[in-house]
Amino acid sequence: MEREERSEDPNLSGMARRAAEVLKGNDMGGWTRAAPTLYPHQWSWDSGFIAIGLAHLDTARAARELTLLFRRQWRTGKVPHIVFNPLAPPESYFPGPEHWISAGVFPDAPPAPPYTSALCQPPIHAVGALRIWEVAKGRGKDEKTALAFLREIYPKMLRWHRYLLTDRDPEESGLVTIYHPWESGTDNSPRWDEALEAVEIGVMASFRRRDLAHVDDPSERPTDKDYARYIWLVEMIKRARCDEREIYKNHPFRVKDVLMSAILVLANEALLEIAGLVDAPDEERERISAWISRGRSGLESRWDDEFGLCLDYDVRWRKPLRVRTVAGLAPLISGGIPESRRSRLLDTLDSGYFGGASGLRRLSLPPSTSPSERRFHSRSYWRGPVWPVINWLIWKSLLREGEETRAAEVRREAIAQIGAGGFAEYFEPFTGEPLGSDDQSWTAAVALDWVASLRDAS
Ligand code: 9WN
Repeated sequence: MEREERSEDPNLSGMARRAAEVLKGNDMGGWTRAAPTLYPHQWSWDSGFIAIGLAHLDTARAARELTLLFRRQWRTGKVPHIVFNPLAPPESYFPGPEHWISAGVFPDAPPAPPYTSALCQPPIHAVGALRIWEVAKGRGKDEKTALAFLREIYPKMLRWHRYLLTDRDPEESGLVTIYHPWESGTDNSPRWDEALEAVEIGVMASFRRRDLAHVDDPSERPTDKDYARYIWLVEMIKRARCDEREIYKNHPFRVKDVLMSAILVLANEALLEIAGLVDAPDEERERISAWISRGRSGLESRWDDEFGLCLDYDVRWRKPLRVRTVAGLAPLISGGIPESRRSRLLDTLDSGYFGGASGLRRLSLPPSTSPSERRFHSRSYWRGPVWPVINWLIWKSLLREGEETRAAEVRREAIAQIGAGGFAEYFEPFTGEPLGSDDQSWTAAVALDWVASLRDAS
């Protein structure tokens, strides 16, 4: 499919209008599919970002995005990584509901349909919920709608975070354990290669991938070998009936994910603010504050001074996963770091490993994996391409750290990238070529937030 090259100097109102059209086009009636064909269901962290975009268009609709997702929350507090669209044809996505058959197999899943997957994804939701409030504040009816929404969603978000801090971290390290690369949201990142290669695939039914039909070039997606391991891990979770204790003990892929843990700290900060707005009991606010501190110390314990980054940790094989990826910037996202740590992280960001790597199209937008890595691949998903949602997280973090000039530069380049390439899922870091899906919902959502922030500033 040919993609038209758009202007370098985007017209902001035009971009906002077009972004709103993308979200509308992907609106399935109260929830938003992640992309028109490649991802026909509701994805968890996508919805968190989508709510941020929708907040600028329609308060009630933005709130509904998260309300519907949280309706599928599990008894454990887990928010599933996918809520399957009952109307999507079975051949549209693999592994779909018929593969997961969650309600039939998993005692903790909510009644179905809609069915859900048994995994989860980074907990950006409270950040989305707070953004809905921030945008609606001072706007009469919208403010009321937002406050009513916060009251309803707050206890659910508290349970969600508690799940991540207990079932996914029984040793109270402050770091979330993931059981599948899909849980990280950065599926085929080389962060997971070593841990994934150690997974031995047993006997399972054959399967047919559906994702390759939606991209021009198969190298933009994970390899067949990766995919077989992904499906084997799903199989193992199904065989354990998603029993948290059993999985925590025996699952062949158990990794402390620093990016997910940092997003949880960011989300806990948002939740603490929400707790104040809904007059939550002091005891709950104290608990959330303690979670924030625990998360920050956990990240500190995974700091690698040689890399100037935070590293994921393989719980099964008890070793850090030494790969330079954007996930290593986790302490910038979790915040609360001393000046020395902040400047070291910014140096890493500017170094030849990221922004200073030769030939990059846009220096402020870091490739998902450092081009210095042996397994870097400029077109393959999380192995190199630039992702707008990661740019959004970096922009937000820089702002919080008082790095206004840098933050503005990230926003300027991120907007220019979308202006030139459209609302693509991800971008080639040396050429800026749009890759993956077109009209990706969360790309449109973060673009809306950037445009709104520019308007607010002027
Ligand atoms: C598996 C929907 C999701 C994102 C993830 C991204 C990709 C799915 C896939 O798409 O993952 O969950 O099939 O590749 O890696 O971050 O949430 O946009």
